[in-house]
Amino acid sequence: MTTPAFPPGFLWGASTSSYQIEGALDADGRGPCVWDSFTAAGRIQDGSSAAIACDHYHRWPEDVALLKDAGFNAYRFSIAWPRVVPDGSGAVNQAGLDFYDRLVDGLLAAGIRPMACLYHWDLPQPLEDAGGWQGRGVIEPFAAYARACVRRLGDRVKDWMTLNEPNVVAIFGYGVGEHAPGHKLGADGILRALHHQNLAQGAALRALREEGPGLTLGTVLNLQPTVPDSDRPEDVAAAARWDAVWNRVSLDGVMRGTIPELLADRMAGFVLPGDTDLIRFPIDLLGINYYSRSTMKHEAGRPFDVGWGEARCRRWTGMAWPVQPEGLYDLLVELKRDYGNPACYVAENGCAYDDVVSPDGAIHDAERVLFYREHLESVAQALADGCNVKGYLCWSLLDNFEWAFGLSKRFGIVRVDYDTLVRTPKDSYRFLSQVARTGMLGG
Ligand code: PNW
Repeated sequence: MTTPAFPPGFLWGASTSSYQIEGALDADGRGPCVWDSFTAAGRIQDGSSAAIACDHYHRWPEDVALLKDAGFNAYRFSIAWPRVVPDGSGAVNQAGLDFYDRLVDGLLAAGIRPMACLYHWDLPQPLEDAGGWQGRGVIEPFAAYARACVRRLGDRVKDWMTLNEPNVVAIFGYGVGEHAPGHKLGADGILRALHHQNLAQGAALRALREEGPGLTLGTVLNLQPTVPDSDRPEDVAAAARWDAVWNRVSLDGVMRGTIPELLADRMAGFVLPGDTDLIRFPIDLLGINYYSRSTMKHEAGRPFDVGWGEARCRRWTGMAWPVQPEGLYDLLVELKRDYGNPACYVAENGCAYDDVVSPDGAIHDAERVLFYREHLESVAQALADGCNVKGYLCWSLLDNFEWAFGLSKRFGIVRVDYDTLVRTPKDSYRFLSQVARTGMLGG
């Protein structure tokens, strides 16, 4: 096959997040965040912490070189709110921004487009202490923080993403307590956290637009096409509820300024007049994190009476997540059909496996290579069918701190030895590098 599957100018690269790779949690005036507290409370399954993680804070030149050597032209990173505004609101710590200033200059010098995400889960602890995403107290501080970032970096960073996966924050952080800040507030807590993130995002997008009229603004949503576990009516209804919670509150909020019908009554108690006008915003670029579909069933006693069913899939990853590359195609086609074919990019897609290091030090991660190949085939097919996909960034550049799983789950295309901090590119790194260079998937 000689036809390029991917157009010239397509964005190729990797994503990371501040808390998962930086380490240096006490450096240069950084304040505490909810994941520091969650870790200190003993909530990380393997007992590890992000205190050092990949030491990216000090080793970033090496990581920029890895991106460059791969032939990537884009990189999504996140800015740590507690570095920039250590108390969450109030004084801006320019020393915290100095780090991103250096990183951005390094990326640009390497010919890599920096795509900055403002909130990848490191909520400043003082804001959580004041109610966190359960209330409105976070809205103005988030907009002020966004403004501080764009004032410092907006001359060089053209792509700004507000949130990363507000649904995962709401469900795991406030609903079931498996992520920081660890609350088990059930359905009501989930919907409040979703709504207040939507509002904070709306305020931040307006601040960013004011400061930088020509910037590319967007958000990053984890979208999972939702299917019922069986065709029993209660499972079909459960899947529809989950779709509303997982996908639609965020997606319909920003794209349409609407609240899903199925949830309107439950949200009426805290949605105020004018809220949906603030939440709706004409974004320029939608980031999509795709890992799998959701197969859901009726299960009494869980939030929204929804539980996970048995996914039908090709294989399973090391997270026991189903491998369902067709779901990515379905999702892109649905966005084209139902949401006006928005400019979008895959902002995360990847898998964890228990990588084996060969005697010669190489990592032949064939399962991960296959995962990427199959998902890229879905993206290529969606492009061929007219979907407005601008790029593909894998998750993740480096093995890193996988939240409640700690350092034990490895998502990187580059291995990190946590004793020596030595980085070793895996076969998957070479695979993605070749696709990025040629624009073709090869045989
Ligand atoms: C995303 N789920 O998290 C995050 O954006 C990354 O920080 C993370 O490392 C990556 O995906 C891999 O987990 C998710 O349970 C966490 O469906 C949980 C889920 C999905 C995404």
